[in-house]
Amino acid sequence: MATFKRILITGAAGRLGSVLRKELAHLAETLRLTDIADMGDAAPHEELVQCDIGDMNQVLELTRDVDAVVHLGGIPLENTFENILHANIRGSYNVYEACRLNGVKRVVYGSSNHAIGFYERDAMIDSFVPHRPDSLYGLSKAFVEDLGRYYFDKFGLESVAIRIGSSFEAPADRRMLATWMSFGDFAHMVDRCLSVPRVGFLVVYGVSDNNEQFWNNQQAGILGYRPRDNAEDYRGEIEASTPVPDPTDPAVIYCGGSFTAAGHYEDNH
Ligand code: 15L
Repeated sequence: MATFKRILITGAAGRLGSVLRKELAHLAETLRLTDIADMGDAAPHEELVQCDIGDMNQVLELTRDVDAVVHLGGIPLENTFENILHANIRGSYNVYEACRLNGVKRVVYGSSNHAIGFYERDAMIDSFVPHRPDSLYGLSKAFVEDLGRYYFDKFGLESVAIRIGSSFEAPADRRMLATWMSFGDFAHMVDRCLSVPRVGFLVVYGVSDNNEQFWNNQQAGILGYRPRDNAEDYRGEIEASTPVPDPTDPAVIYCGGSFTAAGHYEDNH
């Protein structure tokens, strides 16, 4: 039975938005879905609103009569500062501020490991370490995590920031043997983030039950998160198809992988 009247998902046309569009349908009478890109046709339980979350007036409309928001909208990789500023920073500010004005109770935010990408893998950091972004994209994730903390401390608007590792159909390289989150585990984690009675402001890591881990994910216990998948199942094929990594390469030393080794994006764009 549906627990919520209406849940809004931003970034609904993206890889993970498309997963939640299917997997969260049981949780709400209505899923309101938004993206700047086309989302196809609406099912009977769906409302589709194509819009730019960088525009506050549109976000105010979007968040009306909504119980909770799963905020995945924005640019999912490194980009120019102007683009990151518009879609990720301003767009997320608009989402939080519109939620406050419209009385929305909880936001689940699709953060990223790139907010802490410059920690060494061996450090086994937890959710409480200071940010160490590895990119402009990672900086925007760090900003939005702090935005969530601010909106909880000042206004009681609850948030869970999920620092997603690598959520794909299957792990694609050696780093993902530690950072992979299956689509099923992602949907389950978001379901828990929405369903648990109290979350306050919480930061968790979005990873499956992988044998190899970079992060201490103790905070995810608060959610009753029980991952079912393990990247270890793919180790044989990944090790057979990818070269042995150079242990002195920053992309191998740090959690953020290739993002830490890449130059400043603005230099070439
Ligand atoms: C992310 O934040 C990206 O959205 C995704 O495409 C992957 O690059 C992932 O991080 C990762 O670190 O593997």
